Amino acid sequence: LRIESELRDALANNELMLYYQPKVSLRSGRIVGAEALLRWRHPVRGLVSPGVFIPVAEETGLITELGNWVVNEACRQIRQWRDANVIMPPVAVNLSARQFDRGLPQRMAAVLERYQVHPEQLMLEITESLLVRGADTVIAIMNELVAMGLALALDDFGTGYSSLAYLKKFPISTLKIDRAFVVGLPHEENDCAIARAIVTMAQQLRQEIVAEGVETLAQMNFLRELGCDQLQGYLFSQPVPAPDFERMLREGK
Ligand code: G
Ligand code: G
Ligand code: MN
Ligand code: NA
Repeated sequence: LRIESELRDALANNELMLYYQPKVSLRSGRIVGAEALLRWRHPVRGLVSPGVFIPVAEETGLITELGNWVVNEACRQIRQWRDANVIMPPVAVNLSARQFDRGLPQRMAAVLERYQVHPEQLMLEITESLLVRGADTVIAIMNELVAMGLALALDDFGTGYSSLAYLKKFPISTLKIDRAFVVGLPHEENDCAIARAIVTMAQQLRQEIVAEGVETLAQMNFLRELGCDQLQGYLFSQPVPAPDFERMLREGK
């Protein structure tokens, strides 16, 4: 496969980058977090979306190397920000289910150690598909990560089938409402009902709730009424390169 070998080259040739998108507190209006999102600057194809190459990386097993690169790069950047006296909120990285093996806590510990980054500075975003797979092993690994001080967020929530009872088994501190349900707010009755149910459930479980894909003031106001904690989306900013994110923070947005 063409894209597979190109992806190997991308890792070797420094063609990968992390962009950062702010998470904004509904209460204070301040940036209280960031999500790191992978970007591939292909010399010929231009900017290639992770939606295209992550699935290929997952199929071929390259996701392990790619995932290691992402964690390493995020920690390197966090350390650089700290050295420059930039006060950074926690940075979340996305993990594929395939990265979630017995060796993950040790790999995370090694990178945190390398850059002397506090685990509270990093968050891990996982998806529901992980919860379905061999729950006991997954819970054990999650507990190890949490014991190390790494918080876990459940991404794309609502697109899988996790129920309240099921979710309770996992040490997850944050739920992210998928943008599929945010897009129809506040006009689509079904989306409103789903968003309301997710927020109510998260509150029962004492989890933080982040809405993704927020693009309008009307969506923001609806989510505020529901009691959502944080918002992420184009209303505030697209994912941007590190220097732009730093500027946003310095401007105290
Ligand atoms: O940033 P964008 O909307 O193009 O991302 C598309 C998809 O790729 C999203 O589902 C996002 O979670 C995923 N993605 C982005 N960066 C990473 C990453 O570093 N690792 C993994 N596993 N997925 C990522
Ligand atoms: O699956 P995950 O939630 O990690 O995917 C995040 C993706 O959503 C990123 O690729 C990002 O570019 C995209 N995204 C972030 N905010 C918005 C938004 O407000 N609208 C849309 N359409 N996409 C967004
Ligand atoms: Mn995510
Ligand atoms: Na999502």
